[in-house]
Amino acid sequence: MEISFVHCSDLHLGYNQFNQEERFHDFGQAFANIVDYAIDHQVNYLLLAGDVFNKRMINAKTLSQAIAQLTRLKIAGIEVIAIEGNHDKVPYGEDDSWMSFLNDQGYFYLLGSCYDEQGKLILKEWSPESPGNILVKDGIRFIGLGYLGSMTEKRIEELAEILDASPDFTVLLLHSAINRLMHLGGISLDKVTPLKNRVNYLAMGHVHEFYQIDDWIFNPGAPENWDLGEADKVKGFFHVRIKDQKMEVEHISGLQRPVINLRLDLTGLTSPEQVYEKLVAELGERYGEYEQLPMIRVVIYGQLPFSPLAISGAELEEIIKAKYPCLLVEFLNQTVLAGTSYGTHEGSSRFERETLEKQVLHQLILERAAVPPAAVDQVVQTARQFHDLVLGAESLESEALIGMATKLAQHIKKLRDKEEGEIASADS
Ligand SMILES: [Mn+2]
Repeated sequence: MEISFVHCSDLHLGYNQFNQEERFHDFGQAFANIVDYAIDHQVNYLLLAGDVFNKRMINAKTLSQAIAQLTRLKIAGIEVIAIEGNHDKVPYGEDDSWMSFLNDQGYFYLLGSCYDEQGKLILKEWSPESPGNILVKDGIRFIGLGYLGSMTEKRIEELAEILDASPDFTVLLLHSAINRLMHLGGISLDKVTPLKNRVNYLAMGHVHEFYQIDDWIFNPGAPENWDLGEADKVKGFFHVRIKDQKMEVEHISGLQRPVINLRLDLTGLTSPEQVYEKLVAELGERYGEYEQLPMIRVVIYGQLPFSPLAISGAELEEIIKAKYPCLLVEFLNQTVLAGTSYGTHEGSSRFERETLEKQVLHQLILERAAVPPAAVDQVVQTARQFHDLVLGAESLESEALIGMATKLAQHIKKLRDKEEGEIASADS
Protein backbone atom coordinates (compact mmCIF):
# COMPACT_ATOMS: atom_id res chain seq x y z
CA MET A 1 0.00 0.00 0.00
CA GLU A 2 1.30 3.43 -0.88
CA ILE A 3 0.87 6.29 1.58
CA SER A 4 1.58 9.82 0.47
CA PHE A 5 1.61 13.28 1.93
CA VAL A 6 2.26 16.88 1.10
CA HIS A 7 4.52 18.75 3.50
CA CYS A 8 4.43 22.53 3.60
CA SER A 9 5.16 25.22 6.17
CA ASP A 10 5.32 28.97 6.77
CA LEU A 11 2.11 29.87 4.96
CA HIS A 12 1.88 33.07 7.01
CA LEU A 13 -1.82 33.44 6.27
CA GLY A 14 -3.22 36.83 7.16
CA TYR A 15 -0.11 38.78 6.27
CA ASN A 16 -1.18 42.15 4.90
CA GLN A 17 2.30 42.77 3.55
CA PHE A 18 3.02 46.44 2.71
CA ASN A 19 -0.56 47.10 3.84
CA GLN A 20 -1.79 45.68 0.56
CA GLU A 21 -5.02 43.75 0.43
CA GLU A 22 -3.67 41.94 -2.67
CA ARG A 23 -0.79 40.57 -0.64
CA PHE A 24 -3.24 39.18 1.93
CA HIS A 25 -4.91 37.31 -0.94
CA ASP A 26 -1.55 36.20 -2.36
CA PHE A 27 -0.69 34.37 0.86
CA GLY A 28 -4.11 32.72 0.79
CA GLN A 29 -3.69 31.83 -2.89
CA ALA A 30 -0.29 30.21 -2.24
CA PHE A 31 -2.01 27.88 0.25
CA ALA A 32 -4.91 27.26 -2.14
CA ASN A 33 -2.38 26.18 -4.81
CA ILE A 34 -0.90 23.62 -2.44
CA VAL A 35 -4.37 22.35 -1.56
CA ASP A 36 -5.17 22.07 -5.29
CA TYR A 37 -2.06 19.94 -5.72
CA ALA A 38 -2.85 17.74 -2.72
CA ILE A 39 -6.37 17.11 -4.00
CA ASP A 40 -5.27 16.53 -7.62
CA HIS A 41 -2.72 13.96 -6.45
CA GLN A 42 -5.07 12.38 -3.90
CA VAL A 43 -2.49 12.35 -1.11
CA ASN A 44 -3.45 10.90 2.27
CA TYR A 45 -2.14 13.67 4.50
CA LEU A 46 -1.12 17.29 4.45
CA LEU A 47 1.51 18.44 6.96
CA LEU A 48 1.66 22.02 8.20
CA ALA A 49 5.01 22.51 9.91
CA GLY A 50 4.25 25.77 11.71
CA ASP A 51 3.62 29.45 10.95
CA VAL A 52 0.29 28.69 9.36
CA PHE A 53 -0.67 32.19 10.46
CA ASN A 54 1.46 35.29 10.37
CA LYS A 55 0.53 36.30 13.88
CA ARG A 56 -1.06 34.94 16.98
CA MET A 57 -4.09 37.17 16.97
CA ILE A 58 -5.69 36.77 13.57
CA ASN A 59 -8.74 38.54 12.19
CA ALA A 60 -11.98 36.99 10.97
CA LYS A 61 -11.12 37.05 7.27
CA THR A 62 -7.86 35.22 7.92
CA LEU A 63 -9.73 32.53 9.82
CA SER A 64 -12.27 32.25 6.98
CA GLN A 65 -9.47 31.95 4.45
CA ALA A 66 -7.86 29.11 6.41
CA ILE A 67 -11.16 27.32 7.02
CA ALA A 68 -12.12 27.52 3.33
CA GLN A 69 -9.00 25.57 2.33
CA LEU A 70 -9.11 23.17 5.30
CA THR A 71 -12.71 22.38 4.37
CA ARG A 72 -11.68 21.48 0.82
CA LEU A 73 -9.09 19.08 2.25
CA LYS A 74 -11.64 17.58 4.60
CA ILE A 75 -14.13 16.97 1.81
CA ALA A 76 -11.36 15.34 -0.24
CA GLY A 77 -10.59 13.03 2.71
CA ILE A 78 -7.10 14.45 3.25
CA GLU A 79 -6.19 14.58 6.92
CA VAL A 80 -4.13 17.50 8.13
CA ILE A 81 -1.41 17.29 10.79
CA ALA A 82 -0.19 20.60 12.17
CA ILE A 83 2.22 22.13 14.64
CA GLU A 84 2.55 25.71 15.79
CA GLY A 85 5.42 27.95 14.73
CA ASN A 86 6.86 30.98 16.44
CA HIS A 87 4.32 33.19 14.67
CA ASP A 88 1.14 31.36 15.62
CA LYS A 89 1.73 29.79 19.01
CA VAL A 90 -0.32 30.59 22.09
CA PRO A 91 -0.26 34.30 22.95
CA TYR A 92 1.41 35.03 26.24
CA GLY A 93 -1.13 34.83 29.06
CA GLU A 94 -3.74 32.99 26.98
CA ASP A 95 -4.66 29.33 27.27
CA ASP A 96 -4.88 28.49 23.63
CA SER A 97 -4.27 29.73 20.15
CA TRP A 98 -6.31 29.91 16.97
CA MET A 99 -4.40 26.78 16.00
CA SER A 100 -5.96 24.92 18.93
CA PHE A 101 -9.35 26.30 17.94
CA LEU A 102 -8.96 24.66 14.52
CA ASN A 103 -7.87 21.45 16.25
CA ASP A 104 -10.95 21.54 18.48
CA GLN A 105 -13.19 22.16 15.49
CA GLY A 106 -11.82 19.06 13.78
CA TYR A 107 -9.97 20.78 10.91
CA PHE A 108 -6.64 19.27 11.81
CA TYR A 109 -4.67 17.35 14.41
CA LEU A 110 -2.55 19.85 16.27
CA LEU A 111 0.45 18.15 17.85
CA GLY A 112 2.76 19.54 20.52
CA SER A 113 3.43 20.58 24.14
CA CYS A 114 3.28 17.51 26.38
CA TYR A 115 5.34 17.60 29.55
CA ASP A 116 5.28 15.82 32.88
CA GLU A 117 5.14 17.51 36.29
CA GLN A 118 8.90 17.96 36.30
CA GLY A 119 8.62 19.74 32.97
CA LYS A 120 10.15 16.89 31.00
CA LEU A 121 8.93 15.93 27.56
CA ILE A 122 6.54 12.98 27.44
CA LEU A 123 4.87 11.31 24.49
CA LYS A 124 1.13 11.46 24.65
CA GLU A 125 -1.34 10.16 22.12
CA TRP A 126 -3.50 12.87 20.53
CA SER A 127 -7.18 12.59 21.40
CA PRO A 128 -10.18 14.79 20.65
CA GLU A 129 -10.47 15.57 24.37
CA SER A 130 -6.93 16.55 25.20
CA PRO A 131 -3.78 17.72 23.47
CA GLY A 132 -1.15 15.22 22.43
CA ASN A 133 2.05 15.07 20.46
CA ILE A 134 1.85 11.65 18.85
CA LEU A 135 -0.64 10.27 16.39
CA VAL A 136 -0.51 6.83 14.84
CA LYS A 137 -2.41 6.36 11.61
CA ASP A 138 -2.30 3.40 9.25
CA GLY A 139 1.38 2.59 8.92
CA ILE A 140 2.58 6.04 9.83
CA ARG A 141 3.53 7.58 13.16
CA PHE A 142 3.42 11.38 13.44
CA ILE A 143 5.18 13.17 16.27
CA GLY A 144 4.85 16.94 16.59
CA LEU A 145 7.05 19.16 18.71
CA GLY A 146 6.18 22.62 17.36
CA TYR A 147 8.38 25.61 18.07
CA LEU A 148 10.55 25.29 21.15
CA GLY A 149 12.79 28.34 20.96
CA SER A 150 15.82 28.11 23.22
CA MET A 151 14.54 24.77 24.58
CA THR A 152 14.86 23.00 21.21
CA GLU A 153 18.12 21.22 21.96
CA LYS A 154 16.95 20.01 25.37
CA ARG A 155 13.61 18.72 24.03
CA ILE A 156 15.32 16.86 21.19
CA GLU A 157 17.62 15.19 23.73
CA GLU A 158 14.59 14.22 25.82
CA LEU A 159 12.83 12.84 22.78
CA ALA A 160 15.88 10.77 21.86
CA GLU A 161 15.73 9.27 25.39
CA ILE A 162 12.08 8.24 25.27
CA LEU A 163 11.29 7.51 21.62
CA ASP A 164 11.25 3.81 20.86
CA ALA A 165 11.87 2.20 17.53
CA SER A 166 8.73 1.38 15.61
CA PRO A 167 7.84 -0.62 12.52
CA ASP A 168 5.74 2.38 11.52
CA PHE A 169 7.17 5.02 9.22
CA THR A 170 7.91 7.90 11.60
CA VAL A 171 7.46 11.58 10.76
CA LEU A 172 8.66 14.22 13.21
CA LEU A 173 7.31 17.75 12.77
CA LEU A 174 9.55 20.50 14.11
CA HIS A 175 9.55 24.27 13.67
CA SER A 176 13.26 24.91 13.91
CA ALA A 177 16.32 25.35 11.70
CA ILE A 178 19.35 23.14 11.25
CA ASN A 179 22.66 24.93 11.76
CA ARG A 180 21.10 28.38 11.42
CA LEU A 181 18.92 30.87 13.32
CA MET A 182 20.66 29.51 16.40
CA HIS A 183 19.36 32.46 18.46
CA LEU A 184 15.82 31.80 17.27
CA GLY A 185 15.15 28.13 17.89
CA GLY A 186 17.81 26.69 15.60
CA ILE A 187 19.68 23.48 16.40
CA SER A 188 22.93 21.97 15.17
CA LEU A 189 22.83 18.90 12.96
CA ASP A 190 24.77 16.72 15.40
CA LYS A 191 22.10 17.36 18.07
CA VAL A 192 19.29 15.92 15.94
CA THR A 193 21.35 13.07 14.46
CA PRO A 194 20.69 10.68 17.41
CA LEU A 195 17.05 10.57 16.22
CA LYS A 196 17.97 9.46 12.72
CA ASN A 197 17.60 5.73 13.47
CA ARG A 198 14.02 6.25 14.67
CA VAL A 199 12.75 9.11 12.53
CA ASN A 200 12.34 8.49 8.81
CA TYR A 201 11.26 11.97 7.83
CA LEU A 202 11.99 15.13 9.80
CA ALA A 203 9.39 17.64 8.59
CA MET A 204 10.77 21.09 9.25
CA GLY A 205 9.48 24.62 8.91
CA HIS A 206 10.84 28.03 9.98
CA VAL A 207 13.46 28.82 7.34
CA HIS A 208 11.73 30.33 4.30
CA GLU A 209 14.03 28.67 1.83
CA PHE A 210 14.13 25.03 0.67
CA TYR A 211 16.83 22.75 2.05
CA GLN A 212 17.25 19.08 2.69
CA ILE A 213 19.92 17.14 4.55
CA ASP A 214 20.99 13.51 4.29
CA ASP A 215 17.69 12.23 2.89
CA TRP A 216 15.87 12.56 6.17
CA ILE A 217 15.63 16.28 7.01
CA PHE A 218 13.33 18.31 4.79
CA ASN A 219 12.45 22.02 4.83
CA PRO A 220 10.07 23.17 2.07
CA GLY A 221 10.45 26.99 2.25
CA ALA A 222 7.62 29.52 2.59
CA PRO A 223 5.36 29.36 -0.48
CA GLU A 224 4.99 33.16 -0.69
CA ASN A 225 7.67 35.81 -0.14
CA TRP A 226 7.36 36.96 3.45
CA ASP A 227 10.24 39.28 2.69
CA LEU A 228 10.84 40.31 -0.91
CA GLY A 229 14.53 39.63 -0.34
CA GLU A 230 13.59 35.93 -0.27
CA ALA A 231 12.33 36.12 -3.82
CA ASP A 232 15.28 34.46 -5.54
CA LYS A 233 15.35 31.52 -3.13
CA VAL A 234 13.93 28.09 -3.92
CA LYS A 235 10.64 27.59 -2.07
CA GLY A 236 7.58 25.41 -2.30
CA PHE A 237 6.44 22.13 -0.76
CA PHE A 238 7.22 18.42 -0.74
CA HIS A 239 5.26 15.53 -2.15
CA VAL A 240 6.28 12.34 -0.34
CA ARG A 241 5.33 8.80 -1.34
CA ILE A 242 5.98 5.84 0.96
CA LYS A 243 5.80 2.26 -0.16
CA ASP A 244 7.20 -0.70 1.81
CA GLN A 245 9.07 1.70 4.12
CA LYS A 246 10.82 3.24 1.13
CA MET A 247 10.17 6.88 0.48
CA GLU A 248 10.35 9.04 -2.56
CA VAL A 249 10.52 12.78 -1.99
CA GLU A 250 9.84 15.42 -4.60
CA HIS A 251 10.17 19.16 -4.04
CA ILE A 252 7.58 21.16 -5.95
CA SER A 253 8.20 24.85 -6.53
CA GLY A 254 5.27 26.95 -5.41
CA LEU A 255 3.73 29.71 -7.51
CA GLN A 256 4.21 33.19 -6.15
CA ARG A 257 3.49 36.68 -7.32
CA PRO A 258 6.51 37.63 -9.43
CA VAL A 259 9.20 39.81 -7.87
CA ILE A 260 11.87 41.81 -9.68
CA ASN A 261 14.78 41.98 -7.30
CA LEU A 262 17.20 44.68 -8.37
CA ARG A 263 20.48 45.49 -6.61
CA LEU A 264 22.36 48.42 -8.06
CA ASP A 265 25.75 49.93 -7.37
CA LEU A 266 25.41 53.65 -8.04
CA THR A 267 29.03 54.58 -7.53
CA GLY A 268 30.09 57.04 -10.20
CA LEU A 269 26.70 58.73 -10.61
CA THR A 270 26.60 62.44 -9.86
CA SER A 271 22.93 63.44 -9.48
CA PRO A 272 19.57 62.02 -8.40
CA GLU A 273 18.37 62.40 -12.01
CA GLN A 274 21.11 60.04 -13.15
CA VAL A 275 20.01 57.59 -10.49
CA TYR A 276 16.41 57.63 -11.76
CA GLU A 277 17.62 57.20 -15.34
CA LYS A 278 19.84 54.27 -14.47
CA LEU A 279 17.05 52.56 -12.54
CA VAL A 280 14.60 52.95 -15.38
CA ALA A 281 17.17 51.53 -17.83
CA GLU A 282 18.00 48.55 -15.58
CA LEU A 283 14.34 47.77 -15.01
CA GLY A 284 13.82 47.86 -18.76
CA GLU A 285 16.26 44.96 -19.01
CA ARG A 286 14.53 42.97 -16.31
CA TYR A 287 10.84 43.67 -16.80
CA GLY A 288 9.14 40.80 -18.62
CA GLU A 289 5.66 39.51 -19.35
CA TYR A 290 3.52 38.78 -16.35
CA GLU A 291 0.16 37.20 -15.72
CA GLN A 292 -0.01 39.08 -12.46
CA LEU A 293 1.35 42.51 -11.59
CA PRO A 294 4.88 41.97 -10.28
CA MET A 295 6.41 43.57 -7.20
CA ILE A 296 9.62 45.49 -7.63
CA ARG A 297 12.33 45.60 -4.99
CA VAL A 298 15.15 48.03 -5.53
CA VAL A 299 18.23 48.09 -3.34
CA ILE A 300 20.74 50.81 -4.17
CA TYR A 301 24.21 51.04 -2.69
CA GLY A 302 27.58 52.62 -3.33
CA GLN A 303 29.25 55.97 -2.69
CA LEU A 304 27.70 59.13 -4.04
CA PRO A 305 29.11 62.65 -4.27
CA PHE A 306 25.74 64.04 -3.05
CA SER A 307 23.53 63.30 -0.05
CA PRO A 308 21.76 59.92 -0.29
CA LEU A 309 18.70 61.71 1.10
CA ALA A 310 18.39 63.61 -2.18
CA ILE A 311 17.12 60.42 -3.78
CA SER A 312 13.39 60.47 -3.15
CA GLY A 313 11.78 57.08 -2.66
CA ALA A 314 8.35 58.50 -3.42
CA GLU A 315 9.49 60.10 -6.65
CA LEU A 316 11.27 56.95 -7.66
CA GLU A 317 8.20 54.87 -7.02
CA GLU A 318 6.12 57.19 -9.18
CA ILE A 319 8.62 57.06 -12.04
CA ILE A 320 8.85 53.28 -11.91
CA LYS A 321 5.12 52.72 -11.63
CA ALA A 322 4.41 54.98 -14.60
CA LYS A 323 6.73 52.98 -16.83
CA TYR A 324 6.49 49.47 -15.45
CA PRO A 325 3.09 48.34 -14.21
CA CYS A 326 3.56 46.75 -10.79
CA LEU A 327 1.71 46.14 -7.56
CA LEU A 328 4.27 47.94 -5.43
CA VAL A 329 7.82 49.17 -5.20
CA GLU A 330 9.98 48.45 -2.20
CA PHE A 331 12.89 50.82 -2.12
CA LEU A 332 15.95 50.39 0.09
CA ASN A 333 18.58 53.08 -0.01
CA GLN A 334 21.95 51.90 1.30
CA THR A 335 24.05 54.49 -0.49
CA VAL A 336 26.49 56.64 1.46
CA LEU A 337 28.02 60.03 0.94
CA ALA A 338 31.47 59.55 -0.56
CA GLY A 339 34.27 60.11 1.90
CA THR A 340 32.36 59.11 5.03
CA SER A 341 33.99 56.40 7.09
CA TYR A 342 31.06 54.04 6.69
CA GLY A 343 31.42 54.10 2.92
CA THR A 344 32.07 50.62 1.66
CA HIS A 345 32.79 51.12 -2.00
CA GLU A 346 32.74 47.44 -3.04
CA GLY A 347 28.98 47.77 -2.94
CA SER A 348 28.52 47.63 0.83
CA SER A 349 28.06 43.92 0.51
CA ARG A 350 26.35 42.35 3.45
CA PHE A 351 29.62 40.77 4.53
CA GLU A 352 31.46 44.08 4.62
CA ARG A 353 28.70 45.85 6.46
CA GLU A 354 28.63 43.08 9.03
CA THR A 355 32.38 43.19 9.54
CA LEU A 356 32.29 46.94 9.93
CA GLU A 357 29.37 46.78 12.35
CA LYS A 358 31.18 44.17 14.42
CA GLN A 359 34.34 46.28 14.59
CA VAL A 360 32.42 49.38 15.69
CA LEU A 361 30.48 47.44 18.33
CA HIS A 362 33.62 45.70 19.56
CA GLN A 363 35.38 49.03 20.07
CA LEU A 364 32.41 50.65 21.81
CA ILE A 365 31.85 47.73 24.15
CA LEU A 366 35.53 47.43 24.97
CA GLU A 367 35.61 51.11 25.88
CA ARG A 368 32.32 51.43 27.70
CA ALA A 369 31.14 48.13 29.16
CA ALA A 370 32.42 46.75 32.43
CA VAL A 371 32.85 43.21 31.19
CA PRO A 372 35.96 41.04 31.05
CA PRO A 373 37.72 41.68 27.72
CA ALA A 374 37.35 38.00 26.89
CA ALA A 375 33.55 38.44 26.99
CA VAL A 376 33.45 41.27 24.46
CA ASP A 377 32.99 38.99 21.46
CA GLN A 378 30.00 37.35 23.10
CA VAL A 379 28.50 40.74 23.96
CA VAL A 380 28.93 41.84 20.34
CA GLN A 381 27.33 38.64 19.13
CA THR A 382 24.36 39.00 21.49
CA ALA A 383 23.89 42.66 20.59
CA ARG A 384 23.75 41.69 16.94
CA GLN A 385 21.32 38.87 17.64
CA PHE A 386 19.01 41.25 19.50
CA HIS A 387 19.27 43.62 16.57
CA ASP A 388 18.44 40.89 14.04
CA LEU A 389 15.59 39.64 16.16
CA VAL A 390 14.03 43.07 16.54
CA LEU A 391 14.32 43.79 12.82
CA GLY A 392 13.41 40.35 11.57
CA ALA A 393 10.49 39.26 13.70
CA GLU A 394 6.89 40.32 13.41
CA SER A 395 6.37 39.38 17.00
CA LEU A 396 9.12 39.43 19.56
CA GLU A 397 9.85 36.21 21.36
CA SER A 398 10.35 36.94 25.04
CA GLU A 399 11.68 33.39 25.24
CA ALA A 400 14.32 34.08 22.61
CA LEU A 401 15.30 37.36 24.30
CA ILE A 402 15.56 35.70 27.69
CA GLY A 403 17.51 32.81 26.18
CA MET A 404 20.06 35.13 24.63
CA ALA A 405 20.39 37.32 27.70
CA THR A 406 20.75 34.28 29.98
CA LYS A 407 23.43 32.77 27.80
CA LEU A 408 25.35 36.03 27.83
CA ALA A 409 24.97 36.44 31.58
CA GLN A 410 26.24 32.92 32.19
CA HIS A 411 29.19 33.48 29.90
CA ILE A 412 30.16 36.73 31.62
CA LYS A 413 29.74 35.17 35.05
CA LYS A 414 31.97 32.25 34.10
CA LEU A 415 34.69 34.58 32.86
CA ARG A 416 34.38 36.79 35.98
CA ASP A 417 34.60 33.74 38.24
CA LYS A 418 37.62 32.58 36.31
CA GLU A 419 39.27 36.00 36.59
CA GLU A 420 38.51 36.13 40.32
CA GLY A 421 39.91 32.62 40.69
CA GLU A 422 43.06 33.67 38.97
CA ILE A 423 43.39 36.76 41.15
CA ALA A 424 42.76 34.66 44.27
CA SER A 425 45.33 32.06 43.32
CA ALA A 426 47.86 34.78 42.46
CA ASP A 427 47.29 36.27 45.94
CA SER A 428 47.85 33.04 47.78
MN1 LIG B 1 7.95 31.57 9.15
